[in-house]
Amino acid sequence: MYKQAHKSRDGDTIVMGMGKTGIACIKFLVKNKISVRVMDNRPQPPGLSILKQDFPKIPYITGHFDAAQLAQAAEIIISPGLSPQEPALNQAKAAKVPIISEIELFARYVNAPVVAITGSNGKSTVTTLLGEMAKQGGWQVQVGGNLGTPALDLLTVPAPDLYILELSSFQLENTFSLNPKAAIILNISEDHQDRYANIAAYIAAKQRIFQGNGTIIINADETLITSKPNRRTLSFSLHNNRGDFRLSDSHLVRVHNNSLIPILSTKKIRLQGTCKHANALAALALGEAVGLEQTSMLKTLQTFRGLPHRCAWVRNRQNIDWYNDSKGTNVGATIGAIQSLEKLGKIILIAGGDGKGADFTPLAKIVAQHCRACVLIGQDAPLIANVLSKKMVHHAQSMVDAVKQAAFLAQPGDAVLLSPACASFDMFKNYEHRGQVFETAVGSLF
Ligand code: UMA
Repeated sequence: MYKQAHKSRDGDTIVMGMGKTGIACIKFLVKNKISVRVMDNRPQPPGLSILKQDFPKIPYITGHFDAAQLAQAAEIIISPGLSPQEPALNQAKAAKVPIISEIELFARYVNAPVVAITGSNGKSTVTTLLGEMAKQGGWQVQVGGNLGTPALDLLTVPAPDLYILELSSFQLENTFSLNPKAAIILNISEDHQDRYANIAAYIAAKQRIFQGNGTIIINADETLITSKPNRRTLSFSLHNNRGDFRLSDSHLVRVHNNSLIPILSTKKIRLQGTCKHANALAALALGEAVGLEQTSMLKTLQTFRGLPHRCAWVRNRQNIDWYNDSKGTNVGATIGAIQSLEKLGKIILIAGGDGKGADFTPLAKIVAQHCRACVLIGQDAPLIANVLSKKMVHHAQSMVDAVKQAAFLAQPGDAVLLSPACASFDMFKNYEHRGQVFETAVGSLF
């Protein structure tokens, strides 16, 4: 039986967007025998060939949205890449058509506890790490969401022991009935300011992850994130004077009744860098909140190497280390990547791309402190150049050119870091593509 939020309306359910999310929704709705149609304002959306092949009878529109049809819908499921402020939705809103996200649909049908993870940076790493910790402890888990596999595709029968979802602010908009057993906002730094009116609106979307009555995990170093009254709350911090989980004396520490109990030396953790330690603490807090055994979590921390394109070591050439952090798509991520390498030597930073309306000023100080030079690419290179010292800036026309210039600028003992602080879409298919082009170019240096 299709579960609608509001009393049944006539008409089809309309899915907006024919990307991964749209296709997952269509699959799910068809399986549940719900009459569905789909629209995408791109002339050739990525899911079109799958739609034609697997669902030839489903009516679709490409190249524009039909506002009149939307206003007749029983319910609208909007893909995360589309803003709920999309003007084509105005008529539907006036007609009080419910507008929901794919995650809302997931929440209505989910059949096992959920861990929900958001934040500006590190959410894919924490999601994957927690998944590995749970598997290590013998749990059946389904891991996905913004990470890549749409949540609806994870709904399996029989139910797993746990779902672990990475959720973006986009996916949390129009999500009303998710009730995670544990939820976390890892950190906040400015991102997606082309979509939100201001940082407060972005944070408000992220805070939606705390709906329901499960445990809330708070980053005690973030003043912008707040827990909710009367909720079980755990906290973590990179400082030794706060947080239930904290970093103290080069150890991950659990605090019980004011005593600090060291649980693992940071030397034993495969993930390196201070922001990676925050990820480890966050995963431990989430694991405790859902009942994972600490021994299996600690075992995983000693073997988990992190994800590709997230500050991943690529090669050493002439005593220069090359790192791929193509997933560094906002200023906070790039600052985190520089911080995690800062002890290793001077950095040649390759940055630039589609800045999504961000303010790059926070990069200025850390770049001045730790970088020897910056090689800038992409449409917003001039905006980044504006906040940096002129003598540090070099411009490149392509990734191959950037890699060649970085190789020329680097000195023995330096690290070259691709961490663009920008989205990739101006030059590449996605951040993975950008990272692959970088790694290939680095591999071709003789
Ligand atoms: N778009 C249109 N017209 C449409 C629909 C989409 O122009 O009708 C554009 C959007 O503006 C966007 C792109 O197409 O630029 C893709 O959007 P989508 O909603 O169709 O994307 P999906 O393929 O469904 O993938 C989405 C997430 N993408 C986004 O949120 C943009 C994927 O996260 C996620 O893995 C997938 O669902 C499964 O849950 C990617 C991402 O970039 C990795 N996320 C952002 C981030 O991490 O910063 C939020």
